[in-house]
Amino acid sequence: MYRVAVIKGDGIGPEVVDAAIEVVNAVTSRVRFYEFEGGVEVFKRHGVPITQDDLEEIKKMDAVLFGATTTPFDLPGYKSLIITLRKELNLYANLRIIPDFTDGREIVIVRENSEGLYSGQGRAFDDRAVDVRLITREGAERIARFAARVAKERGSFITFVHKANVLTSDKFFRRIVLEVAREEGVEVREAIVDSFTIKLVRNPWDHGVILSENLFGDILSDLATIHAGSIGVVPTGNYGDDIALFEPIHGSAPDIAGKGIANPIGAILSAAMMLDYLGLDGSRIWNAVRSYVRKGNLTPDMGGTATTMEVTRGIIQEIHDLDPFDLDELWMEEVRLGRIPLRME
Ligand code: 48Y
Repeated sequence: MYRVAVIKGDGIGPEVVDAAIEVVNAVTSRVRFYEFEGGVEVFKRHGVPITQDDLEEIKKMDAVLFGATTTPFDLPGYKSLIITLRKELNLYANLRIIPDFTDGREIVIVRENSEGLYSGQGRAFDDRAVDVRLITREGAERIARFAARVAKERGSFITFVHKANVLTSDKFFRRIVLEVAREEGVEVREAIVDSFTIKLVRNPWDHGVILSENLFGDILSDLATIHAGSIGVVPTGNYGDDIALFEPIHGSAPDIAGKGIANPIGAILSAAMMLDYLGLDGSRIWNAVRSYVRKGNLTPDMGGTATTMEVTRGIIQEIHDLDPFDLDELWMEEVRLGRIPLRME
């Protein structure tokens, strides 16, 4: 039995996570969910976005499923819950898969998830403020290895997107990426981040595995979601050496929270990535989602009129229609650990 920590968050977080849990339960009975609280409400009571006790419990789990939280700009002392979790759980690699449901193509982005401009070493003074764009050898090496592994599993190459023509930190990062890729036998192409944005708009599918620093990766991955039809369908895996956390790329969308119209697909596909990570098979969920999106009524962000629940039920129906097999019969203990959770066709 796998133990998964669930942090639903706020806004539409709880709605989409509930949908993802329903879908997981439709394909396997091997996952048990344990709910934890985090975010602004916890901060108001404890002064931290998640308590140390909860963090210790979560570290003992096999994976985390996360919804979304609102991070206010102006709450003194508050630090983003998701960024805290990435740091505390040492989730250094962020993998985002942006699907084109019509023809199966994907944009794959590996975002360095622990340093760069998110190093957490910023300081404000009376007359200035500074953020530190930290790239360490260790951090650069491990993310380059992760990207190489993803590229190999997909029979692909890396496009390293940087600003090494200007930034010292990216010059350093670039040297290490090229070194690691050579060792790993993976081809690296390069692009300068500003002009790459145009390529990502015009011709997004031909870049293999896109690898970039934390903030660049944040921006590029949001931009890339336009090719999926909605930011609401894009999943994310955050991986460390001991545990991984899965979350939709979208935020808490307070404007539509509680209306029952949030797109659950990003959370559902995040759960599919999680099943792959656990050694269970996420591909049944991917296939069901693909098939549903082609013919089913979608939520308003994708031009439809469906509710979160209708889409979720529709996907579960597809799971049963497409493949009456019981996943559990196909399950093998050996495949469980150490595998990077790419989805299988
Ligand atoms: O996961 C993301 O891409 C989000 O934009 C977060 C980020 O900056 O990495 C947002 C963090 C937050 O608002 O709590």
